[in-house]
Amino acid sequence: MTEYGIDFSMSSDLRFLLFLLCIFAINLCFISTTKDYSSHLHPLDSLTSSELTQVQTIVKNAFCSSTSSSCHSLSFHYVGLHEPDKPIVLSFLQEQEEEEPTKIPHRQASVLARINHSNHEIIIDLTDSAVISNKIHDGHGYPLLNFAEQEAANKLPFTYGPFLASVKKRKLKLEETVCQSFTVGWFGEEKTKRVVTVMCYYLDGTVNLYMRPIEGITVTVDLDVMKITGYVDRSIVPVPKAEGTDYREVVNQGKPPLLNSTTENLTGPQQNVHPGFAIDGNVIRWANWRFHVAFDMRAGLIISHASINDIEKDEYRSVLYRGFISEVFVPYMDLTEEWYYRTYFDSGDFGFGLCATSLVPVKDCPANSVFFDGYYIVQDGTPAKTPNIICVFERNAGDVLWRHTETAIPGKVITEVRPEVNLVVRMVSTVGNYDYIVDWEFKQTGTIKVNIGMTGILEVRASSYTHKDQIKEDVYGTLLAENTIGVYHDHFLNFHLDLDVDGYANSFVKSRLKPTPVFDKSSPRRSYWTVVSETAKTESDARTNLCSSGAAELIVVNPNKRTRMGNYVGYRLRPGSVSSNLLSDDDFPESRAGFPKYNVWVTQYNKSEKWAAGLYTDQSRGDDNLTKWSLRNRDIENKDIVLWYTLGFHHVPYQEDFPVMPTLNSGFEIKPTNFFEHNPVLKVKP
Ligand SMILES: *[C@@H]1O[C@H](CO)[C@@H](O)[C@H](O)[C@H]1NC(C)=O
Ligand SMILES: *[C@@H]1O[C@H](CO)[C@@H](O)[C@H](O)[C@H]1NC(C)=O
Ligand SMILES: *[C@@H]1O[C@H](CO)[C@@H](O)[C@H](O)[C@H]1NC(C)=O
Ligand SMILES: *[C@@H]1O[C@H](CO)[C@@H](O)[C@H](O)[C@H]1NC(C)=O
Ligand SMILES: *[C@@H]1O[C@H](CO)[C@@H](O)[C@H](O)[C@H]1NC(C)=O
Ligand SMILES: [Cu+2]
Repeated sequence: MTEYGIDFSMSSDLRFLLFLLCIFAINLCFISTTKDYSSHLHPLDSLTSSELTQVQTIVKNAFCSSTSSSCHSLSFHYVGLHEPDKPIVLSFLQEQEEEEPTKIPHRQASVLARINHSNHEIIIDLTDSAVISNKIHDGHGYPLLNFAEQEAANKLPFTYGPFLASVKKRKLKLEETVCQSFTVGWFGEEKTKRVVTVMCYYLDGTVNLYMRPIEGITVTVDLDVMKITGYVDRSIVPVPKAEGTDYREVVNQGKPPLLNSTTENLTGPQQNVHPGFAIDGNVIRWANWRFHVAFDMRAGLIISHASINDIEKDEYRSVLYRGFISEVFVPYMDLTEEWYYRTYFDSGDFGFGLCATSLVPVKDCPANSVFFDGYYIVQDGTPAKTPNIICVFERNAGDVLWRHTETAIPGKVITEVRPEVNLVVRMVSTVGNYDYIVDWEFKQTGTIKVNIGMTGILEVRASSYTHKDQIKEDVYGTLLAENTIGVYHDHFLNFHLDLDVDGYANSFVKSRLKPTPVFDKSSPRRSYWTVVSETAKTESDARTNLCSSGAAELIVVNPNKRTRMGNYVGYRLRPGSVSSNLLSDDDFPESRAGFPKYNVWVTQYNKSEKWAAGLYTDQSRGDDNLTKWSLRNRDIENKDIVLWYTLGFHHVPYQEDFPVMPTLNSGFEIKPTNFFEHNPVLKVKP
């Protein structure tokens, strides 16, 4: 009770009165739990556990009540917040800021469910407890897989005669075998069924199952009937040995040679013990920033309504309405029978949020972190919680925010240095073998830096090769250890960045650095470069390939707001690793993903255009994608626009990635660009 500041030295009468009041209040709460949404501080808050339960009840009553027995199968695949329209959110937040009494916009949920084996898109109004729309998707593709069906599929081989025979033939122990489900892609088949392939791995002396694939076997499972519908045992390939694959401390600790930490107590740069930020519901205020944090079972971490306080103007100015990972495309480059189809959409197939794991205090996030839990739904719609799914911490970057040493003034040396302190919001998504660390880092300069760290375990193919000299063919990868080939692949992470730079009406400007020759004798110089800016009028003008377009600054400006100097206020994208797409346009995975074709796209804002490779990615055919939206070629000048940026990694595995990968980092920044009148951190405390 003390944390609520209640003073226990009060008289017993008073205490009794309070006691009565408490009971009354509890009753009030109890009665109103299903209807009262006043506890929501923000219209973009993720659905709570009780809201998810309410969704389950409404859907069951509407489609599957036991009395009407109107459905023979119902499984949930996605439930998330159905955002209120942006103008409604913005005006609510505006009113809230002005402290006018406001009513939170209706809470609504968006549901993807399979009912009677068809894909339903259902929208529920939680405030009215009603189904407000129900659409059957009769196009291609299937929703994200849920855990229960994957677990059920993973068990099937263990009761399937031919698989048991294959295990026996390989002289492997069945009890040391584990299986995992993988999506199958689409390769021009006329008709598709909701199938996965189940691939099996071997433990027997390690927990690193991914390094011990039982190669040569393809088990196909139809998820709708939950039966094995295809089985091929094509060849026997040695299972790589267990030795050297285990990454656990218990196995590796104390076995020389040892690598000692460089300092005795390594905790990273000195951290502030008390968080220097305030949390109000899901809104975080730190230094000059204010933003909202949410969790979604598909996207994972979502940053909303990020605004920065301009101390000169004493007002919050909007930067980013919503930012999240829209899709993660991971195509492998191995043409063998068991591998060619491995072209995963880690977000749309498996749920980037669903796969997010509990963060380990002190190790995943420093000791001064504050954690948030995440809620999702399981197959029957029941809510489940992943504790500590997001952490927020202040970090002494160990870097210099700005500095200068002045030695030109006779008799004086002036040194001014400001250390950099940032705020990090982190989530880790473990999609099967891979672990993606997602950081949104806020800087006092107004920069938002997004960093992706990739670690975890490679997907490897077992092979008979034990030395590079034996290899005379294209093995589609690197020999990492005996019988172990780390297969070439890509990771393309597409970010949905709905920038609202000082308001929602924005334009996209490409400032090209133009090399210019000097032919006349006006200067001894023969060349220089200058900046040529072009405002994209339509969506097609905005598509940008950073590899081929040469040096350019990509800026989202507000054409209605200018600095005192007359420059348009803006934010620019500073891209990180730029990986061009190397697949041909007519290759199936490429035609399904689409978005890696350009590094940057800009579209007119449309609430329903969220997922860069479509709402349904499993076995999709690319008919709902960023390409299609962009082909509408809408006007994007002085409009509410969304910037889509793809962070790409071509991953050529190397021996250091075995048996667990050291983190590979890349990211990008969005940076104020004539947004402030001058350096916004001039007055930061030294
Ligand atoms: C599901 O199938 C059952 C029996 O085949 C049918 O009566 C019912 O209307 C169907 N329900 C839905 C929601 O499609
Ligand atoms: C690490 O520490 C141990 C125990 O103090 C020592 O024996 C070993 O040589 C050290 N290893 C290295 C690489 O310094
Ligand atoms: C390291 O941490 C331990 C336990 O927290 C503490 O007892 C010890 O004094 C620390 N050593 C140093 C050098 O800070
Ligand atoms: C995206 O959608 C369009 C229109 O449906 C389609 O023609 C195209 O093949 C799809 N994929 C790509 C990569 O553009
Ligand atoms: C918004 O996007 C959806 C899906 O692409 C489309 O069907 C709809 O027509 C769009 N609305 C507007 C106003 O462009
Ligand atoms: Cu990789």
